[in-house]
Amino acid sequence: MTNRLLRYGLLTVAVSSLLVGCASGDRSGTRTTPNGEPAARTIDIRIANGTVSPADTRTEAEVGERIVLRVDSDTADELHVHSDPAHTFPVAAASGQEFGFTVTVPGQVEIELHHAGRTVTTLLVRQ
Ligand SMILES: [Cu+2]
Repeated sequence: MTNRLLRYGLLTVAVSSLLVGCASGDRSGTRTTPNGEPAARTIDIRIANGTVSPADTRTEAEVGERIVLRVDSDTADELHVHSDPAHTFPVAAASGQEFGFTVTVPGQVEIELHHAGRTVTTLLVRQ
């Protein structure tokens, strides 16, 4: 009986850590909408008082995946996506700006802010 309780306890711990693992993995992984369709991978970018965040991070992506850059900024800048083909997006001093594109070629894709001179993140695009 004690053994059984112990086992149940261990199982509960195992299951809940599994759930935590899934939830944290889901934040950076491919997301789906409630009806199962693939959702865009959204990268939140904040530019405030000359500081860009995130900066110099790595973001995993898959070929064919839609990427949405959601930008809050207090200054005008220019987002440059070094994909093939490349994309340039004008950033205004405003919040909630969204710029979308689809990565079609595997490899590394830098996302830069040209006026700030910062690399926000590098997409690691897998086949
Ligand atoms: Cu560039």
